[in-house]
Amino acid sequence: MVEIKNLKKAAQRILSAIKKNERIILYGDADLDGTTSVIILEEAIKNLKGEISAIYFPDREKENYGLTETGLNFLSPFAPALLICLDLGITNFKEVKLAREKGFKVIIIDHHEALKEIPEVLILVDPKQKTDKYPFKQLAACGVVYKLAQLMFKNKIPSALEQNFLELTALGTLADMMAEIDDNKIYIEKGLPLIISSFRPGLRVLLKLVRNNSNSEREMVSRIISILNISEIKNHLTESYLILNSSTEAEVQELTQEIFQKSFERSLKIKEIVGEVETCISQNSDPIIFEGDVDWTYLLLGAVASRICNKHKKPTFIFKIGEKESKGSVRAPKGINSVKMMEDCSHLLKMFGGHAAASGFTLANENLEKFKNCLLSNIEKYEKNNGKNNGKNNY
Ligand SMILES: [Mn+2]
Repeated sequence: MVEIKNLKKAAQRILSAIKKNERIILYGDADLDGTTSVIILEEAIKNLKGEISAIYFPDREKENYGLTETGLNFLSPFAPALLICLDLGITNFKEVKLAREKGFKVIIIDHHEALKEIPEVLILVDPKQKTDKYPFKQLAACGVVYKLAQLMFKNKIPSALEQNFLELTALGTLADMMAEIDDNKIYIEKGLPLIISSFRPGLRVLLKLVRNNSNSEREMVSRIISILNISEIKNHLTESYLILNSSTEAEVQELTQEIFQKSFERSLKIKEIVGEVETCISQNSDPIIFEGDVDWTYLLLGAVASRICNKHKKPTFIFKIGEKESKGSVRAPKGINSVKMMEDCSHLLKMFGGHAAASGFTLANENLEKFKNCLLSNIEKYEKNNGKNNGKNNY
């Protein structure tokens, strides 16, 4: 059977690091897919008697998405070490080079779109890289990490641990809105009841909070995901990591209440920004939506772009204008690949990447107008391709 390219190699390399007491660092994206990926691999390594030297999640609001210079500077004292990037890295060319210069051996485990070039790392796992023959391309990063854990345990994960992993894999797969087919369907079917009966104190506290207003298991889990998926960073860890990893209910009571409240405020704020965008575009018939503001909170813009795109069915670019740079979230309707659209204009961008339907970008403010024009001048090509896509889900 065809396996995901380099997955076995990654499993063997991590096992050898454990054996040789090499320092291991886990570096994950701050959303729920990245967080669950980190926890699965952390628990796998610890159960195989390995140690983790550091865990780091970049702050999307203050740093950037992906591997960041700030993150690498923070982790420098741990070098030389094996740096395992989870749910990010496939478009971090410069940062990967910096990591190597600092003495890290880099493994990337990602599921985002690969560009024409891929970064030079020790081992690169991404079902979407061109040379990968694995037929199923829609795994979340945590789904890839689950398969990695299976290989690390030679396909014999102790059953309690396997249940842990499945519960987390279901959470991350649902949070990333991956197509519910193939392996994803199995993870979700097996994982949902495990989440509901979870031993994790953090999940138990959350379940109590959402139980009253939710009818089905699925609804409860969706609410938990909406609370955990955008979490802030505390001491380089995501709040969702702290909640999912806590060892007593008392320990997370306060934090859980706090993020529950914040998720409510967030939904109000998202509505407000959606309203502002709607006003801006009401007189505009451009084939794309391209709006930014200095006052918007970057972390909320993914949710804003999703709603706008769902309603207007146009590629949607929503960004926060910072002092010198702007950072944005992109959503594209089915059949249009937002990463490819940006790749055509990549000379104007500092950073970009993600999935066909959901991605992000960073650029200097002086390039905003040029970027918009570049996207507009290429849009026909993407609209023409639309439809040839045989209805494939593109997350
Ligand atoms: Mn992901």
